[in-house]
Parts: sequence; structure tokens; C-alpha cells
Amino acid sequence: MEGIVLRSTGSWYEVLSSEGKVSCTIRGKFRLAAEDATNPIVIGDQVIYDLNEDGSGVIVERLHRNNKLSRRAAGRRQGKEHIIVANIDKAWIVQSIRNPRINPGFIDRVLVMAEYLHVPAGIIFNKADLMDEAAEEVVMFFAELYAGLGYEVVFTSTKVEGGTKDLETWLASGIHVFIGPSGVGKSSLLNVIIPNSDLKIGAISDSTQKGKHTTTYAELIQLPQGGFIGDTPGLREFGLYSVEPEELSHYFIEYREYMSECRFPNCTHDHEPNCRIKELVESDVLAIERYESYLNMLSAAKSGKLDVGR
Ligand SMILES: Nc1nc2c(ncn2[C@@H]2O[C@H](COP(=O)(O)OP(=O)(O)OP(=O)(O)O)[C@@H](O)[C@H]2O)c(=O)[nH]1
Ligand SMILES: [Mg+2]
Ligand SMILES: [Zn+2]
Repeated sequence: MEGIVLRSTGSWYEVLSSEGKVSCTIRGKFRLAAEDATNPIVIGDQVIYDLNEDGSGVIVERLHRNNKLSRRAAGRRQGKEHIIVANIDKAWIVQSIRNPRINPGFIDRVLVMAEYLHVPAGIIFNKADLMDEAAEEVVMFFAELYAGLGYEVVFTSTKVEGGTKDLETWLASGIHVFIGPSGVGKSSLLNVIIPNSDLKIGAISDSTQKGKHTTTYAELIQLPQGGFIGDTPGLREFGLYSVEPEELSHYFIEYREYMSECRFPNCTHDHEPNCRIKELVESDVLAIERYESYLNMLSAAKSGKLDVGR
């Protein structure tokens, strides 16, 4: 039997197949094989399982993973990789038009991470009902910038009827995650997208809500729209660990086609002479806003502190 892992407690896995949900354990060999990760099977994994007579199952094989979000494990397992969710179809960076206002530096850091991990990314501009003249110029500039780079951009509002329609179209299939700072409306969006699901919201909420209904286990929530959303507190803490300064510009997708035109093959597009990227920034072909993000991330990468953070 083949299915997708919806929930993991570390010893039990809830797997959804065409036959319904089955509680599974895993074969010991998975534990041994996953030397670099703390968890051999994670939510979002496609697995093959055998059915036991009592209706439970045993996962015997994990199918190929397209991508994964992970973070460094803490404590006893420090340094190991802790995988949060696999096979993500879209990582949505959630921002709000006002209160708090959009943070392009945050967007760019998450986009770099998404490129690094081969995770398709999109941007949600929430609180569209708060759009006014002052916000419009800036917000529309960035909406067009990111859409122009090929990232999906949707506007939402949880305060007006039908305000999440465009987003819901995307949620009809696949595995989705929401990544965003506090106060942009992630919980509010989930409340609209999954009506009557108060119990599920706590897990993705901030620390002030902890202890209410917070799930301690990673979980994929089945959406009424058809797709899944990864509900995991761990999404707060992931970061980039091994991006070398010379490698960073590969993850600024619009830089890829020009990098070979710099004089030095290992150009970091910073102080080097005859840098094609710098030339194109100066002539407004490449956005100065993205280049400033690039330089900030470059200096963080040089000091080994390139984290996505909150
Ligand atoms: N005007 C307006 N306010 C909104 C909208 N969506 C959410 N809010 C408000 O924004 C505030 C923060 O919303 P939350 O859903 O708690 O934000 P969050 O992203 O879950 O924040 P954390 O849990 O702290 O990470 C609340 O007061 C919401 O009522 C929207 O579309 N328009
Ligand atoms: Mg919340
Ligand atoms: Zn260069």
C-alpha cells in the first residue's frame, strides 16, 4: 500500500492512502539509515507500507523526496538535521500590507532558502483591506518585482467576504506551508481557510497561545479545498546553515543568467572589479532593493550567521 504521512509522533505515523488512514510503525532499518537526520520519516513523505492483521501498518519504504524544510536539532542531537516537512508544493511567505508593514529583507531571506532547498515559493500580501495610498506605492512595487521574478503573488484579506479566494485556488492540491513573522495574520488565514478548526490553529500560533491546544507533533492538515497545510511550530526556527558567500548569488534567481559575465568566476558581486551584477544594478536592470538584501545576506554568510529567523 502507498500513502502520505500526515502525522508523526516519532514512534507512530498516521498514513493516508486511498483506503483511509492507517497507524503505522516503521522498520528499524530506517532509523539506522537516517544517520544525519533525527527523523527518518516525516510528514509529507510518500511511503509504502504493509498492513498487519490488526489493521495497523508497517512502513517498509520511503519514496523519493522532492524537497524538505529542516532545521538544526538542538540539545542532545545538536548538529543533526531535523526535518520538518517533505515534498512541499508551495512555501507561502506571509506578509501584511500594514501592521506590520512588509519586510522585503525577510521575503528575500526566505526566497533564498526556498531556492536553496528547491521549494517553490509564493508571497501572500494579507490585510489587503488596509491598502491605502501610502502603502500602495511600496506594496505594488514589491508585488510586481516578485511576480516578475516568477514567484506567485496573491493578495488576501480575512476581514472581507471572499478575501481569500485567490489563495484558496492554490490550496486545491499539494502541500503548503505558511512562513511569516508575528502579526501578519497566519492564524487568521487558517481560520478562514479551515472553518471550525480552532483546535488546529494553536500549533502555528505564537508563544502566548502555547498550552491552549498546541500540538507537539508535526501534522499535515487536510484542507477542505483539497490540499494540505503543514502545521508545525518548528517552522519558526529553520535557517540556512551552509550557504557559502560565493554560492549565495545562485539563489537570487535573476542573477543566475548574468553571473558568468563577471570578470572573476568566483565573484561575490561586492567589491570585485568588472562585476556584471553591479553594472546591471547601476543601470536599473536589476532591482537595487534585491541587491541590498543580497549584500546584507552576503555579510551574514561571511560571518556564518545567515539565518531566516523570524
Ligand atoms: N485588517 C486586517 N486585519 C487582519 C487581517 N488578518 C488578520 N488581521 C489581524 O491581525 C492581527 C494578527 O493576526 P494573527 O492571525 O494572530 O497573526 P499571526 O500571523 O498568526 O501572528 P502570530 O501567531 O503571532 O505569528 C489580529 O488582530 C487579526 O485580527 C486582515 O486581513 N485584515
Ligand atoms: Mg498565529
Ligand atoms: Zn559579480
